Amino acid sequence: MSEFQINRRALGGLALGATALGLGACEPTAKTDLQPASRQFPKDFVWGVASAAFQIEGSQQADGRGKSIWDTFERIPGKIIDGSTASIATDSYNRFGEDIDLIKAAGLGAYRFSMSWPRIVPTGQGAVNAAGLDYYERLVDGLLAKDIVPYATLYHWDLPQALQDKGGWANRDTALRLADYASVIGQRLGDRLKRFIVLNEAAAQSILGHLLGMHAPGLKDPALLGPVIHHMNLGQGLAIQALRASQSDLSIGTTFALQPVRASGGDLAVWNRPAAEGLDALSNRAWLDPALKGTYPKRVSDLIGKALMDGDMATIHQPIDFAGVNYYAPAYVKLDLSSPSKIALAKPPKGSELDAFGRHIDPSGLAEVLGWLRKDYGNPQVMITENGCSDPFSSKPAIIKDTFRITYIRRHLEAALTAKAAGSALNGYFVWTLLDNFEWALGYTSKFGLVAHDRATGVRTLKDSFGWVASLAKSGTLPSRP
Ligand code: GCO
Repeated sequence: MSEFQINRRALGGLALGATALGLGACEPTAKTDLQPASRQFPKDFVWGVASAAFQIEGSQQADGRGKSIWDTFERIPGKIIDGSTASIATDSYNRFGEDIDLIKAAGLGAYRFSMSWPRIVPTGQGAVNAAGLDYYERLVDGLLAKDIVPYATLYHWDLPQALQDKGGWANRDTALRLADYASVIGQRLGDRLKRFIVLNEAAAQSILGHLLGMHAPGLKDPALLGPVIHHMNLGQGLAIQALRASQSDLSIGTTFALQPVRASGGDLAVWNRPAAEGLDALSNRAWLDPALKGTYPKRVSDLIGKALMDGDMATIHQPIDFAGVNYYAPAYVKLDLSSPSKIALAKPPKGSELDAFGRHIDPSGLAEVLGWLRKDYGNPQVMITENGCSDPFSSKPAIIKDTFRITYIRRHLEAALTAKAAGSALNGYFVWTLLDNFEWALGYTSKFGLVAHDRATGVRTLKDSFGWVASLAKSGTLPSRP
C-alpha cells in the first residue's frame, strides 16, 4: 500500500472520470488506539511473515524465467527512486533455505510468499517451465519439512511481459490465462500446498499501474481503469474455480488492500465527503463487493461499462475460505475541482502521528476495516496478510534497535484483538516482511524487515523486532509495551 498512498498524494488529483464522484462519507475516527479486554491470542492463531517473489527472489534470468512487467518497468530511468533493480534483491531464489531457517528461528508457523507467474509460465500462456515449478516445490517442501505452513500468493503484481504486450489486465484474455496458471500450480503442488491467496492488492496495481503510471505497467489511461478492475476480479474468480478443480481440499483466499477513506476536515468539511466516498469505492468496494456479494457499487459498474459480460458476476462471486487483509493506514482525501474525478489526496489531520510515508499511524483503522467485513460482508474468516512499518526512507543501513516497529505492530495487534473480541473471525497475522527488500518504486530506500539485509555483503542481521515477534508467537500473549 505504501506507494499507492504516497504517490497518489504527490500527484494530487486523480485522473478518473466524473463517475468516481458520489454521495455519503466515511467518518473520521477520533481515537487511534484500542485496548482489548484480553491480550491473549488463541493457541491455533497463525503467526507468519509475508513476502513477494519480485521483491525478494532476484535471479531474473535463471532457469528459463520469463520477463515480467516489473523487469521492464524497473529499467525505465526515473521510475525507481534510487535507480536500483530487483535483479538480486535478497537473493531468495538461491537463499530460500536461509529464509526458512529465519522463519523457523522466529518460531513462526506460516510463511506467505508469492509465486512468480513468468517463472512458471514464461510467456504467460502455453509452455510451462518445469524448472520454475521445481523451485516452488523446493520452497514448499523446505517449509513443510520445518513445520511451517506455506501460504502461496498466486499473483503479486508481476504479470508476464508477453501478456502485457497483448493488453495486460485491460485484455479479458489475461483473466483466463491466470486461471490456466492457477491450474498448473494446483495440479503440480496442490497435493501438499493447501493454502492459496489468489491476488495481492489488485486495487494498488489497477490504480498505480494503469492510472497514475507509478507502478508497472506504467500506464496513465483513465479509460483502462474499469476494464482492468473487472478483469482482475474475473481472473480471481476463474482462478479460484481452477484451483478447486485441481484439488478438492484447498483453503483459498484473496488479499484486499483495505483503507478507511476519510474526508479531510472531518464533519466540518462536508464538501470533501463525496471525494472520500469516490476513493472508497475504487480502492475498497470495487474489490470487496464483487468477491463477497457478487455486485459492483454503482460508480464502479459505470466505469466498467461494456467489459462486464453475462455470467461474469457469478464467476467472480466464488465462495472463499478466508479474506486476506493488508492494512497500513487510512487515507485522507479532499475535493479537487481541477481533477476530473474531483478527488485529491489530503494530509492527515494536524498533529497526527505519521509513518515514514507520511501516513497516519492509526491502528483503529484496522479494527474499522475488520468491522466492515464483520458487519457488511457476512463475517468471513479473516487473516491479516500484511501489516508492518518502514524505517524512515534512506540509503543508510537499517535500524537494528527498531522499537518503533515493535510499537507499531503491538498497537495494531491491540486493534486486531479488539475486533476479534467484537466477533471478527480473525485467525492469523503476517508481518510485512521478513527481510528488507525491494520496495517497488522506492527501491531499497524503504525497509520493512524484521531482518536487515546488507546488499553489499548479503549479510542478514536480526533486528530487535525479530526477537519480539518470536516471543509473541511463542507465548501468544501481547505485551503491553515493547
Ligand atoms: C503492498 C505490497 C507489498 C509492499 C508492502 C509495503 O502492499 O504494496 O503487498 O508488496 O511491499 O505493502 O509497502
